[in-house]
Amino acid sequence: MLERPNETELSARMRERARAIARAGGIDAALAKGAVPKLVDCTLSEGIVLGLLKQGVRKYLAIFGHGSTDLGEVLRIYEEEGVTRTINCRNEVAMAHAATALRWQYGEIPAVVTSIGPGAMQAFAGSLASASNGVGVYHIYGDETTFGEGYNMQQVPKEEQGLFGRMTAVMGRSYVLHTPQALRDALRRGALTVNHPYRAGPFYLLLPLNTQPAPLTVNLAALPERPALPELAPASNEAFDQAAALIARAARVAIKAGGGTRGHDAAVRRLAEAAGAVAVLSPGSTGVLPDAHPQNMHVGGSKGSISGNHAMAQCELLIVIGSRAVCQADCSGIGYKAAQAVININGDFADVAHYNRTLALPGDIGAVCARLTAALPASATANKRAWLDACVAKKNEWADYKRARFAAEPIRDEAWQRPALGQPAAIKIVADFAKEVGAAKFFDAGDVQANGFQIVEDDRTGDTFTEAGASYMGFAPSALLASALAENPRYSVAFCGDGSFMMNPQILIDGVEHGVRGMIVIFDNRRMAAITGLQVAQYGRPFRTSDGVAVDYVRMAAAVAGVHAAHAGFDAGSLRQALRTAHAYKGLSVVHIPVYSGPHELGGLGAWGEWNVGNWCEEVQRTWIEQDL
Ligand SMILES: Cc1ncc(C[n+]2csc(CCOP(=O)(O)OP(=O)(O)O)c2C)c(N)n1
Ligand SMILES: [Mg+2]
Repeated sequence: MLERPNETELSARMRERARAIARAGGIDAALAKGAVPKLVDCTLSEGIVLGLLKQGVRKYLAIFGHGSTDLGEVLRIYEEEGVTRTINCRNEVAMAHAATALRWQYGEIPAVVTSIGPGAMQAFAGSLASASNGVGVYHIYGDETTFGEGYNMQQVPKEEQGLFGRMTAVMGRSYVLHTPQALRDALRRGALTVNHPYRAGPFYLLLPLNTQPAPLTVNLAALPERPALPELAPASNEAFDQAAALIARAARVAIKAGGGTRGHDAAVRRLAEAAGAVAVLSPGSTGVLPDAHPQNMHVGGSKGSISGNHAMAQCELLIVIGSRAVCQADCSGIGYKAAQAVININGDFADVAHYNRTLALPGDIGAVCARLTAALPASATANKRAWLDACVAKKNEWADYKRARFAAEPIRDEAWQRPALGQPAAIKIVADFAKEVGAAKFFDAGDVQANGFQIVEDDRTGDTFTEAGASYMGFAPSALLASALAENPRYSVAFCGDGSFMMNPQILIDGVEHGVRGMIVIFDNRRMAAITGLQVAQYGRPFRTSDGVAVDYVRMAAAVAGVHAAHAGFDAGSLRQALRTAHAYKGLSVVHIPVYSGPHELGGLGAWGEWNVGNWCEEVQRTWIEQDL
């Protein structure tokens, strides 16, 4: 090993700075008081920690390796002085999910730290969830040395430079810190990426092994702050007046509230009421209108609902808000069969112009909705009574349809060789319980997710987190770890399929180690049922989407000291009891609930839209070509 003779002196100076920052109550206060000098001589690794502090990043999720030991040493000292917090994890995909959840659920910006190569590639894979859902997080990966003295272990084995930087730049935005002094530029770009008002996403800092310990002089005052951008809306009233006239004229108006409407509940509700429009929700926007609001038609799209898809198909004027027209949301482009015109509200020009015949209202959803609402005449709702009544009738139909499934007795199941609750009935019980105890809900992929967004009855956004952007199996249990880092943690319940849970069971250990209070409910149908369902619907036969291995999840979870694990039995009563006991436990609980899977009509909630996949493509695509939007 090479000796660094002045290591202790370096560490001592680092510790002094960290202590001064902690005492002052933050880096800005420390600077203002002169507790730390403006110009600091440090290493790039420390410069990154200081720079991220300026942007409010104090929490790190890490799996260290030879590609990140230098940064790790800085984080050790800064943590000892009470400035930053680092939690160690067991799987980089899970860690990336937890970071996404910390920003998404709590608004806190974390940084993920990995080694070079495999660890980085796993975190990179996990970052698809933050990219897909527009969640800003920092990812810091070790990278190959800039001297090019030979291959570095775990680099991409090619005679080319900057490959990790190129890969990550495809997913989000990325910066290879080839030169320590480039830190300022890198962090300025990072600040905008992770705080982008409508297209936030992951920002990757690639840290070459040899530049991490390299010295530089950092100007703390010049390190980029978190950008503060005002809300934007069209400047003139003309577009609003045109939009208001379109709305007033149309007899059947529907709002499609995409994931971007999260947090804009009041603005969307006021617009819907003033416009006499019904609102069709996306998986990620449940609650933007209260569940029982007569103009809330529930979710619409490829999976959808009776009422949501009815409103989509029948509206003559569509108001799209904060939606990027994902196949699941707009039925692969053919969901709005009767729409003659579109009003689109979105900050992103590409999204706002997605459909033809569009009156674009680009800008912040809250600001634009408020202006449009103000432009509407009181008479705008006058011609819409028949439409609203018809939609309410469809909503009632959907409610009856769901009720029959919620009330269904356990159904005889082949894998369990006995009757088990249908997944809709079981999810409803757990969702109701979560509401009762004020818990947030996280939904994993598969039927659990699809049934979940068809079932939840939220009255505001922020009670359900369904990772519908990437539908990444393993997201929900991993997301619980965010509560271990959050300033104000909220009890959360992860709804997981058996397939999804086994993608990332690491939470059992990480959750105990870092003190998560929360619950994982495993809806075990002994298969990857969402895909079985698609196979059967498309080709009539299942193929390799199940196996014959029974897993006792209670014993598996209980093998980890500190986890409370319980079997939920096979009926509603025993499930409710298991949930209550699990919730009372002051730590991480796992509830294993066997559920029915199969063709019984009360065992699922159906699909109400179209989807451009498998052997449906030909028909969907023909319809898409023929439609004008
Ligand atoms: C990491 C990952 N791999 C594969 C998929 C494709 N996929 C989507 S749902 C699903 C099955 C989910 O099974 P399970 O979690 O048991 O839920 P179920 O559908 O049985 O309720 C698969 C394989 C995915 N979304 N994510
Ligand atoms: Mg399953």
